[in-house]
Amino acid sequence: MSSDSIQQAIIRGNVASISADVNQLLGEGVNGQQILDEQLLPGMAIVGERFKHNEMFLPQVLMSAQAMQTAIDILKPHLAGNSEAHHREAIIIGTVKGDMHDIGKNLVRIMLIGAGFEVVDLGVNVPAQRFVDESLKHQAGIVCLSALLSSTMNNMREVVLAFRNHEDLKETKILIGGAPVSREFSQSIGADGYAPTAPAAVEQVQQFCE
Ligand code: B12
Repeated sequence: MSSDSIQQAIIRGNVASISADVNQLLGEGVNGQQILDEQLLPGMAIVGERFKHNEMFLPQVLMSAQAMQTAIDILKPHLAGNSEAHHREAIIIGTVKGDMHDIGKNLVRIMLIGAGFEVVDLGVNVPAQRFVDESLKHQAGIVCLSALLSSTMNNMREVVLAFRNHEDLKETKILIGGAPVSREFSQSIGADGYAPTAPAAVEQVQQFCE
């Protein structure tokens, strides 16, 4: 296997070959985080660029996303932490209404679990009211919101407002992330934090718990 074949499998959306390639590298002792950072994420960045420039189209991007998810599922036990620490704080995570992107959100979830947190994943296309209902149900102190579209990032504002206007949820910490959002945006909607990557999300959540 050539060193960039996992990256190529992401770009080509080759679900069949990627499992074998990832397992082979793990078997050779390559670190899971390294496979993610050096092969999977750069592969997906190239897919994003090609999609943007109409060199790849939606069905192909979907195949790439499936290959990525397959690889992440294999890497899951090898990613970040496997911490002995166990935090009591329940965390709710989801992709906001209108948005179906979940690869980044899933990575954040996996790394939070690896760091010892209990995470309730609400999936994609989650309306504000569902974040409220599930936070009450699980007595969650922290909510993580993901958005990948500039058209859906504004739905994060709606979620923040719903929490701030709720007597029992005013103090809930809200962390946001996803390619189009930024620290400035998080401040402008009244969220408590922003993190650009999954490991940074874990650090931010740990700070919330201090
Ligand atoms: C894969 C993909 C898809 C797949 C999604 C499959 C899936 N299961 O997720 C499919 C094919 C379904 C898809 C559909 C669409 N997509 Co799309 N997609 C992408 C692509 C290529 C990669 C996204 C990805 O997974 N990246 C890899 C992950 C690991 O990165 P990430 O999500 O950014 O996550 C990291 C951080 O952002 C952060 N993070 C993420 N979430 C959170 C949450 C918290 C709380 C924190 C702290 C951090 C955090 O941590 C993560 C890990 O480090 C991007 C290109 C890009 N550059 O992002 C376009 C992109 C996001 N898509 C785009 C578009 C336009 C669409 C469609 C509208 C296309 C269409 N015409 O239908 C639809 C929308 C469907 C919908 N309603 O949601 C545009 C968005 C443009 C914009 N700014 O609005 C992009 C940027 C492509 C482009 N350059 O034009 N897409």
